[in-house]
Amino acid sequence: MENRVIDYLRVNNIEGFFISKPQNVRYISKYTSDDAFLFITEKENYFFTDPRYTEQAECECPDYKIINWRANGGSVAESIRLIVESMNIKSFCFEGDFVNYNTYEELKGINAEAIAVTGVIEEFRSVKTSDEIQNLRIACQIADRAFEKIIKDIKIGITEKELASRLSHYMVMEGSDTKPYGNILISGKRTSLLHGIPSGKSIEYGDFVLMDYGCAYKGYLSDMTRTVVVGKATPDQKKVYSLEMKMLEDSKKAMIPGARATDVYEASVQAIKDTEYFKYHYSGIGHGIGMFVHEIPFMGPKSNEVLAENNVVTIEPGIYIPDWGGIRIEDQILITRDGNECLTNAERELLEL
Ligand SMILES: [Mn+2]
Repeated sequence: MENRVIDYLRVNNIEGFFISKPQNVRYISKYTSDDAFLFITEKENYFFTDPRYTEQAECECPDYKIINWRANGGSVAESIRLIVESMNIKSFCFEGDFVNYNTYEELKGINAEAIAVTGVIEEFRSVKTSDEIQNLRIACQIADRAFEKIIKDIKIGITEKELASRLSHYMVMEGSDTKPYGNILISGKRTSLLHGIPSGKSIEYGDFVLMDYGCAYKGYLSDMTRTVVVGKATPDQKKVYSLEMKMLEDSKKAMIPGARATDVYEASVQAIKDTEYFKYHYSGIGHGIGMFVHEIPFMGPKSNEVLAENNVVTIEPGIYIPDWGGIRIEDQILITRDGNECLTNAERELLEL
């Protein structure tokens, strides 16, 4: 991956790339722990960390010069200054959407041109390699297995928080990485909250329970949503659910290489655009996913993105009716050469528990 960074530097006539966003550091260097920063140059790759992680870095990143930043200037930016001076570097870039103000002030003080760039590594990350696809596939399978377990626990009286906690536990027991990942599990009228936080509310008869969750496998994430009903679904619940299913199916049919995100959005609202439910949909209908849960390509009516083979994206149209409830079904999709493959396969038909 370092070669892609170096190609970028050559094309743009820049001599160094300071990478600090954790997912980008992991993507480029394959390092799997914390407190890590990279400085990539044509001659040498530098890896900065503190003494807690130097041993791991030496094992995982043999092609890097490992630097303990505490003993080299006392900050990562100071460590970079020492390298820039010794290599006589004239310009370097850094991630403008991530570096904090204090680090920026320090970078500016270095006697070289410091150029803010955004989205360079993210662009590389949007098309997945076969290893990445395999990790994403496994993350989705773990989430599918956890679904089988959690639906047995959904009973009147149990709270959203307890269910959310059990869901996370099941994913770890099924093979997920243990790093926490915020899962949504909400019920009743609260399901109209697009990103509601699990509360102490108890599950009641007739509630929708909306679970938007996922896990990480080797740092690669899954993201899926299922909405179930506790007890018998009402005719209204069934009606909105079937519209939602149609929206999901229509969207998936549109997800082929070369499709514009706006085409997928148009397909997603086909089933509701002439109904009273149109005003209750949310236009952000999907996003790329990899080491970060929301990454390019984003899909919605204003997106300029075009889907490409080996993008992995979620599709999550939804209908959210305030003071009534919301329904979202979300799947994680691999864009293939001639169509797509759904990586999440938990039951999607309306479950009445
Ligand atoms: Mn999502």
